[in-house]
Amino acid sequence: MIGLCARHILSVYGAVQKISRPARRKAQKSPCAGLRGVACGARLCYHGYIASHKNALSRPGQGGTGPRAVFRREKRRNGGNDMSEAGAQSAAAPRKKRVFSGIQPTGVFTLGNYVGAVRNWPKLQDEYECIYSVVDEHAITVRQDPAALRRQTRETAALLLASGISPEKSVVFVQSHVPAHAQLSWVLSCFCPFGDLTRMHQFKEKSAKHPEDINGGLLTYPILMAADILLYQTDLVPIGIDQKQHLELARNIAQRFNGVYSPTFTMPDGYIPQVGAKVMSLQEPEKKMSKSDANENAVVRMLDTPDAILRKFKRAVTDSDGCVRAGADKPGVTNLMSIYGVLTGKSFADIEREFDGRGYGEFKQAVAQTVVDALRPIQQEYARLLADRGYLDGVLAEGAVRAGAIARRTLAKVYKKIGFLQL
Ligand code: ATP
Ligand code: LTN
Repeated sequence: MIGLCARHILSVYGAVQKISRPARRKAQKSPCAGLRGVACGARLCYHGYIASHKNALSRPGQGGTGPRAVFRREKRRNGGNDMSEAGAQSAAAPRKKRVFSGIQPTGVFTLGNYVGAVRNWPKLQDEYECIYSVVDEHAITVRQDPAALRRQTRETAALLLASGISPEKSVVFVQSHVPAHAQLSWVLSCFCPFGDLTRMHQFKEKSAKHPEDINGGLLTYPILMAADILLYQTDLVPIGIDQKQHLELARNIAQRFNGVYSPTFTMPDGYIPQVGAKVMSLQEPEKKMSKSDANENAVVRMLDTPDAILRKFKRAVTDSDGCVRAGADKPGVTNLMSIYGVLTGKSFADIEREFDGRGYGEFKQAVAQTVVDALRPIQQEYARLLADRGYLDGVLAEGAVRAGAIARRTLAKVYKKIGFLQL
């Protein structure tokens, strides 16, 4: 485990985001304050800030694996050039299969994001090497207020950790902290036919929703997503079903590149849940529940109060049939049944039996209460994490180092294959 202080890692790796003053103060008060690092004068932190505040995970002078050694090696390899090959693990060591997924910091994430994607992320941590990113570069395809974007980036990261992602098992980082994403994205854009991009459902939906700003990023969004996935030689991508088309595009790009050169990218598979892969709006159940929906009654957010959750489910659009049954003709009720089913582990048949002869009022109350109970521990952990900004920023800084090391290795391979001059 690398134990560098957030601020220094970011300065070494050229990331633009500064750590807030309170976080800096906290870091400076840490037991490591005063130790001077190499060359750039950055202070090194030996107190294991990232994994735990108390435990010194490694100490100077412990051969080649301590933070000082990692710091020196990374810096030497980096040499001011993002193209250096830095291995997070030895090339010879057999590696676990790798998982990558991302979420945009476009607001407090929804029950849809949780049920369709994030809920599955911690479950994969033991079996796979998991890398999870807050994809802020994707978020700016729609205009964002800078202060809100910064705040939401931290909040999204905190919510991921609160949902059960452990920074000791998984890599958690912010996309813009690893420049290789944007770099690979440019290369991959030259391997993606224009027509493939204009066919994407999300592009069509978002350009209809924001006719005043149909920018190039909205069109090339899936190429950046392909870069995210392919940079890490990802085997498995846990996503909601709305992202399936984007994943297919990433596979096509990988196949094209591998075909033109030689095998370079691992072919990623999707991990899409059978139930809950598309949680629908509570107000327009034929539409996906979306973080950026302007109608708050349509969306249950992870940080909603129990009262708000109860109220939103009470107002959820159903039908006049009055019977708790799943079916294409009953999108509102089927949606509520999916949410309830995912969170309780009950099948549709179980749920139909449970609410046989009972009205929608009782059913909605049960769904709402289940959601409140599922979110409570996450909300409590979130509040705790957000209050410890130094820790949170440390996790993200270490995540950027670990992700960057893997990403640079793939990018170096790609640059070499396409014939970019290497000095
Ligand atoms: P935005 O509204 O800003 O476009 P979003 O709500 O679509 O955002 P993303 O950050 O783009 O959320 O998605 C993160 C993950 O959540 C993706 O894997 C996506 O497939 C999944 N997801 C998003 N919405 C839903 C939903 N309603 N049901 C199931 N999964 C979803
Ligand atoms: N485009 C995704 C978010 C995302 C993503 C990724 C998901 C960006 N990069 C890589 C999986 C893998 C979305 O949900 N809108």
